[in-house]
Amino acid sequence: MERKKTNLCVSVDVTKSAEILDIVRQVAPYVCMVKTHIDIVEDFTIDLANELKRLADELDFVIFEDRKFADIGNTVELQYSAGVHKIASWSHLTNAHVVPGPGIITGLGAVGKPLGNALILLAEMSSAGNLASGEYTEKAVQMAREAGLDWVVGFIAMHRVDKADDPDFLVITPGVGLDVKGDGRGQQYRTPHEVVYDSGCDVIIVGRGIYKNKDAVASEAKRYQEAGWKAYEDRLQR
Ligand code: 6AU
Repeated sequence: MERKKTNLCVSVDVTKSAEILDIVRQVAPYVCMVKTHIDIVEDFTIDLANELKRLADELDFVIFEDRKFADIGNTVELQYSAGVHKIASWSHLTNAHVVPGPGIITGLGAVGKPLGNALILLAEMSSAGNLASGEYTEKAVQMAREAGLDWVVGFIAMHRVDKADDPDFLVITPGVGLDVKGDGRGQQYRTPHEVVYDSGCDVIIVGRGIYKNKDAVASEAKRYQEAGWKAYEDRLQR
């Protein structure tokens, strides 16, 4: 983030490998992180993952596979390491729901920790009517504390869910848009200023706000990078 002066993660939720790579190349100068949903890709081969990894090294960003694991430890261990996608072999970061309890964290950790990967937990969600609040959110934070920063590095959350004396967790936040407030399917958007300055989050995740207008992908990425970084610097100087 410091090196590139960006707290922007672009969510590349499109279904063709070539389109993903095209968007990634355009947004790369403006991002610290690229987020994938690898199970929506229609023409997936491991070449896509290898090319993403190569671009991540060359253009200096982290790959976050938004898999939202949600099963018992033994099952997620297999889902993370095996299958067609072999997620653990190419994504630096992935996420998990805490619904199954801490076994999901240790199961994923058995695969990801030796590879130097990291995990974030869903402590809150951006969609209207979601159930991740109150005691559920607090328990997610407690599970992260118990897991240790060498594996669980932060949260998907809508505000600063950790405490001042906690390890330096990352709060990564979706539901960010400068132009619209929702998508008609429950998604709720706030501005980078609301998310980073008002709510104390660290990284903004932006999907459709950036890739939807195919002729303005790079300029929209720049716009969100500038808004996100300004809100972050303003917060640090407060
Ligand atoms: O900017 P959007 O609305 O086009 O895309 C938001 C992205 C999508 C969602 O799957 C994801 O962020 N997301 C998540 C994540 C990252 O875990 C959690 C959540 O609560 N809301 C949400 O939108 O790829």
